[in-house]
Amino acid sequence: MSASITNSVASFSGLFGLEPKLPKLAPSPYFWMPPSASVTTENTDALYNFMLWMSLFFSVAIFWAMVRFCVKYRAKSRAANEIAAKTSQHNTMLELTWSVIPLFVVVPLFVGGFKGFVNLRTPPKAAMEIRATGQKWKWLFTYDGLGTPDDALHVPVNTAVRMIINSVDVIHSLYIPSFRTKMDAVPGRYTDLWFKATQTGEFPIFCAEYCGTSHSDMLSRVVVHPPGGYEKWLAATIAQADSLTGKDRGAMLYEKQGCSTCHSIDGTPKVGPSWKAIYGKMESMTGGPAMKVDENYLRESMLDPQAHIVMGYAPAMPTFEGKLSDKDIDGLIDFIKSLK
Ligand code: HEC
Ligand SMILES: [Cu+2]
Repeated sequence: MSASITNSVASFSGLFGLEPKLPKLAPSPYFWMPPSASVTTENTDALYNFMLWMSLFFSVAIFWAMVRFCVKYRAKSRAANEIAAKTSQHNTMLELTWSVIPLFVVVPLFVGGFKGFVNLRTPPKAAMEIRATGQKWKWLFTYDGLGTPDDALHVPVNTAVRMIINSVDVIHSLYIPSFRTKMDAVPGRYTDLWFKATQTGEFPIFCAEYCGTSHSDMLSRVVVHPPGGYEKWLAATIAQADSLTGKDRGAMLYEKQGCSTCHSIDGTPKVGPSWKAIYGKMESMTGGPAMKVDENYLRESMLDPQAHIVMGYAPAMPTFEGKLSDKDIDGLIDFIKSLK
């Protein structure tokens, strides 16, 4: 069923000339639910199905009674101007029945729902942590010691993963239907969710909070790697990041080292000055003569940021001494020079 939903989303976006970005799913054993691929889904699915069949049963029963009573108690003749005698009375049996039956429906729902809620809100202590950042209009996934290598979320199978979620602009919501889990991404605070994938393969990720024009394009996917596959992927990605040189390395570090939180590359001042077209210009300094932005000035700005403070800014930059190798510094300098 879900495979057909995914496929219809894909062909629908095809109508507008958009590349379908959703992975094709295996057919689901569930009635209108995507395949379930995490440990916490069993409880959710059981409750969902219970609610679904209960609602169906009572809807049919109530409509059946409505139609029957309409027919049975309809006005037999227009002439009759009778007013029905009042017959309503207290009926203990009836009242007990309509209290006790719903009790058997809602108490298991509450107990199951509460247990499931507590479980979903309590990540196992040993869970590995991955950050998810919502941004108009894509998800960025950041791994320990590794920036955002591609636009998918990579996780190992049979491993508890805790996602630490936030947003840089508006409220988004990280939604992984096959894991039956969803959590808001809120600017200025952290939220989390956890899962433990039970199946390898690819599953879609959506943004489930309307966040503007391209909200419906905020698609991604989770790639669940087989045993050993995640480590291989991580090693290959790190090796690739290590092999980057020059301005590509600088661009990678700009994100990975968090320079991007304080420096823009499009001319907008943030906590620090923008890097756009600073190379070669004369920069005014607080309490000292102006300095020419050249290689040595840039290097010093990274290793000893307090040595010269750019006019109009606070001495808020931490030193990157020991965090950046010479190759890293060369890359960042090349990157800054390329921002004309
Ligand atoms: C916490 C915020 C913050 C972070 C993170 C940060 N900087 Fe800065 N940076 C500043 C501030 C504030 C200034 C201006 C004051 C000064 O000169 O120290 C600045 C100045 C600079 C300058 C001089 C710019 C100019 O216009 O003359 C360079 C170059 C620079 N930073 C490089 C970096 C690099 C490279 C990184 C990442 C590896 C980085 N910064 C991370 C806050 C930050
Ligand atoms: Cu969004």
